[in-house]
Amino acid sequence: MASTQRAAVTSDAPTKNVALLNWVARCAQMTQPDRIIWCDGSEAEKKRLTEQAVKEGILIPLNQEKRPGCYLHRSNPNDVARVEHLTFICTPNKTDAGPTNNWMDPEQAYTKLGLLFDGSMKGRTMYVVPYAMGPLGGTSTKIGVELTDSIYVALNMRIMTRMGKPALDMLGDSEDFNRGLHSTGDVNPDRRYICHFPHDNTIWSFGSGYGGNVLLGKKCLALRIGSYLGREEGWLAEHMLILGVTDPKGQTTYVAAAFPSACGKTNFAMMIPPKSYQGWKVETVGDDIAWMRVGPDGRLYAINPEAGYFGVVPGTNTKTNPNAMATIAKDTLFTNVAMTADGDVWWEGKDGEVPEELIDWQGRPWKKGSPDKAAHPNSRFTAPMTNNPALSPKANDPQGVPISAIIFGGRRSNTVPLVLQAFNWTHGVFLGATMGSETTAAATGKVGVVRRDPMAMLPFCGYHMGDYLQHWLDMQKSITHLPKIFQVNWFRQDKNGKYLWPGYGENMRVLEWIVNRVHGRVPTQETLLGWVPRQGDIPTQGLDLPPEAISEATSIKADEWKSELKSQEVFFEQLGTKAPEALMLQRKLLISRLGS
Ligand code: GTP
Ligand code: SPV
Ligand code: MN
Repeated sequence: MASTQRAAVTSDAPTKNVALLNWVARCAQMTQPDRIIWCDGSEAEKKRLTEQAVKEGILIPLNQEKRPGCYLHRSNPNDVARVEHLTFICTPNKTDAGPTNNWMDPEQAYTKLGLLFDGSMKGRTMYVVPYAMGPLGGTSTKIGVELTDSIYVALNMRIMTRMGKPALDMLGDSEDFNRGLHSTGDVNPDRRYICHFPHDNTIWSFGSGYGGNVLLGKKCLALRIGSYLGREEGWLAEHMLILGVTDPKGQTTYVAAAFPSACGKTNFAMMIPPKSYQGWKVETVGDDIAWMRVGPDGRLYAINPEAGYFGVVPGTNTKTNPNAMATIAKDTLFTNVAMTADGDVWWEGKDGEVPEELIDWQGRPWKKGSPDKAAHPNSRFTAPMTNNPALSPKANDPQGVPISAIIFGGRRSNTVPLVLQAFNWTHGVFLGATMGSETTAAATGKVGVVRRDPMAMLPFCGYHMGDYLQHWLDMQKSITHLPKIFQVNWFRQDKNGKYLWPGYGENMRVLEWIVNRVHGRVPTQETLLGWVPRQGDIPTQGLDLPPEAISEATSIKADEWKSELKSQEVFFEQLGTKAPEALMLQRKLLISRLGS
């Protein structure tokens, strides 16, 4: 059996890469698939795989007149989000994973998951999915190969990455590729593990069929392994959108922004400026991940390693995000949304009337007024970035774009003001390090609880969080033109739980201030927390806001900051001796400024 498997792997393989062939053969020997299919990324293959997925009931065709090329996938109801408690960093030393990651000994992890993978693909097909993270041929670009028994994963990877022959060609006979192994198993949460082996450039994911757990190029490679490599090699892998904002004079400023999961990256990256911003334009380079390195001119350059968007569906409509609506009009895979009687998709927060009847995300009949959500709160779309009307012409540039501003933003119903600018890089790193955010449906667990989420990387940092923050501090030595750092909060609420700031396209008003600050066009006002816009510097004309909303959204309240400092202390204590000295000093300065 083993030898015929091996023969099958080698004879059909579109590569002569010995390291790759041997690894595929070893994994096939362990998982014992009936068939092995090497994905080439072609249109013909997409058609074939889609037809097969429909035949197996994994994809449901949507109304092809209304949504050409679109399909619906329903995942197992126990498998609808990332599972942070089942995600492990498997470094030889436990301390290298740090206090904010789950750790498993690599030997133990290989053994434990090996038993699960043993024969797990019997009766199934193994898809060999070669892919590139980053523009083809770029020096920052990394190659991965994912072996998966999920046709859904193969089809999603085709949208999310540069997948197939071009990636294999770029790899050539090199041994330098990420080795990703995924099996859906029996989708049992008791047998679900997402294990990362940074020292082996390897990822093993078992027992899930959901996005971030199984599209291994994304969170697993581009962030967890990526951040580990970034520290070794002197660059940054971040949970950040990248956008270019062009002013009426034609000057484009590139901005990267880290907001935690389901806290507004896709929306900000695709924003359409309001009518009063005639002549301004926002273009998307990336909506979730940024890889940033210092360029020959000493500036920080960012690429988006992805080729598609795996975006949050609920709340998306023609008012909040018209570009996303256009993006998902065709060639999109929907996961866990509701379906209308005429075979279109529906979700909470979509335009128009709520339909009287729907099929909910679990395939059950649903009636208007039902207390249950029709679409899962973490339902997602997978769409190619080329569908985005606002795609930046630089999205495929292997050099990336020079970043002038970095923004950190959490979801905070109180405490954190609308916008402020850090005094300098170290203070900016402190603002990023002390980010807190209310949890969302993007990960399993309770929603709406504040947790520390440094740089929006808590679930994605592949090594010790203290070392990660030190790496950020160290980066300033090699960047000669440091980006300015800002903090924002779109989510502050009034007493009745209503958002004080209108958000979405109106965030342009804050972005304009940030751009003006970057180019030194506007003076600012110093506060205890950082520099803030002077009164009137964030224009509010045309906004339907109660007069006190802006002052409330921008207010700094001593009692709220007292508990905030306490919560930050708990986080830093967790880092022990690895809490960077420079950040401890920032903390002391803040405490003395606040006088608490
Ligand atoms: P991940 O893909 O999970 O990393 O999320 P993301 O950061 O890209 O979040 P996304 O832009 O998809 O937004 C998540 C949710 O926040 C959606 O339901 C949006 O409608 C909502 N949202 C986004 N921007 C704003 C905003 O400016 N104000 C308010 N109130 N809600 C927003
Ligand atoms: C996130 O949770 O930050 C996402 C979605 O972008 S997932 O790819 O599922 O992690
Ligand atoms: Mn994300």
